[in-house]
Amino acid sequence: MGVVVVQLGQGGNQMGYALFRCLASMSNSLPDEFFRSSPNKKETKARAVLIDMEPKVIHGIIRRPKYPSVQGNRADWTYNAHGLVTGDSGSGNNWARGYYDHGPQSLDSMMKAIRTEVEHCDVCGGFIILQSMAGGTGAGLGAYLVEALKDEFPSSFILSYSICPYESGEIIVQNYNVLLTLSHLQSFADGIIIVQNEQLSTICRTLLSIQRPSFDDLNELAVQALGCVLLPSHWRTVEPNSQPTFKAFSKSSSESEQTIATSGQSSVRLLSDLLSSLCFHPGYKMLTLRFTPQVPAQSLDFTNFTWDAQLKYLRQMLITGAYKELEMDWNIKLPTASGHDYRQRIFSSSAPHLMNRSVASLLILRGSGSDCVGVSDFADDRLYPIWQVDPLSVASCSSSYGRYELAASLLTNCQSSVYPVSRALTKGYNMLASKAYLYQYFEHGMEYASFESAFASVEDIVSRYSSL
Ligand SMILES: Nc1nc2c(ncn2[C@@H]2O[C@H](COP(=O)(O)OP(=O)(O)OP(=O)(O)O)[C@@H](O)[C@H]2O)c(=O)[nH]1
Ligand SMILES: [Mg+2]
Repeated sequence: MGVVVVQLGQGGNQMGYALFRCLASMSNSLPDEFFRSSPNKKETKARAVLIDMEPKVIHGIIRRPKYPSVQGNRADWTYNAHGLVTGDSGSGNNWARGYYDHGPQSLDSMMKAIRTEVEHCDVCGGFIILQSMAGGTGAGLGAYLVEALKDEFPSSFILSYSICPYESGEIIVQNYNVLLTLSHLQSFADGIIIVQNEQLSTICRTLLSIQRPSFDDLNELAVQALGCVLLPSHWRTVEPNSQPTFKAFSKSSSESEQTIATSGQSSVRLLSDLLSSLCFHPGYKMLTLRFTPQVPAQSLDFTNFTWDAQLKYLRQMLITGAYKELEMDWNIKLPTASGHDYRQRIFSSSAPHLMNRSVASLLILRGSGSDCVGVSDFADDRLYPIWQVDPLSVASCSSSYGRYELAASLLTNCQSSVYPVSRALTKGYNMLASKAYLYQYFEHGMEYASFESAFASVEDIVSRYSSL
């Protein structure tokens, strides 16, 4: 089973490079899902396609060291030279240029590189798309490519990992680009992990003691959480001592049935298991990723971590929608009343940010004891809508996660994923009302109606989540 990673634009390529380094360093061997032997068996290649319309970033990445800089596994890997797709110049933060010009012009070369990678998988488990939503290439060309991928591989899962820009506004038209991208992802991707530069930067500064975090710092932090989800793990039950009741989606494959029969544990199949457990409803595809522990690398060897403490942090993050351990509001508690009374609206003006409701959660635990630690608190039905009967999936792996003796990622389909989107929508509508910068988009063939329909589709997403 292989998963093809498509790195798009500057942010997507730099994040992808960090992801492969993380996957290579955090486990004892290079995982087959993301690495393959080259045809001459002499090298190991990342299952990746690198796309950017300006060549500089990609040329920089392929020259950077591939083994991890941290101690541990130095297993070498490279990118496949035939998996690079570049043009003469970028899209200048113009979504329409990426979508309407570069998209059709580069489609053949992008699909050729992707088909080659798919052919190298015995079974293709789907695609992970890495992109920034604020620029022109990752966002506009990325939206075009996701549509084309869904068209050519309709039964393959597509998970997008999409970077939200700093909200202070590095790029004047970033809100347009975010909204246009998201409306396309909502239609053609199966799950959308939103990662916010603002949050990554705050964690780097306040918890990791990095005063002026670089993109490399942000990316390293972000992929730690993603790698924890993507490396091999197996399903476990919510209550460690209860009878295994494996999920229906795992039971369907003969491979999984065999694993259950022989060992009582079924491996998590990327990406189908992840997405079927979290994004089973087409109206809810927005995912947030949280990770613990959050400590500077230099403190790892001197800190004692316990499952109880780490899971307590993670659960409070789930309840409050917070993303970091520091300054978390411990006063927010699950209400005790039953029925609809306790369903306080996180979006309501009278009771803002009271509770973060989720559609479903996936908890991945790595480290000794991860098979038997109790996690039923994460399945509390007060965290989920009334119609959700099986809200929590849990996977574990008893090996440590790189230098982390224990680590946990929580991937949640929850309301907090749409906070930044909701803010971008307000700002985007304000700009649209004054028709600001629209001529840049019209020059590349985009029409006003496309803005209106994209904004309306994002408005639908926000309103669905707000009424959970
Ligand atoms: N986390 C993170 N964000 C990045 C990185 N590089 C750029 N960004 C963010 O991405 C946005 C800009 O998008 P880019 O990825 O540079 O744009 P692009 O896709 O290359 O598109 P064009 O340059 O317009 O062709 C800004 O919000 C940046 O903060 C990175 O390595 N990591
Ligand atoms: Mg660029």
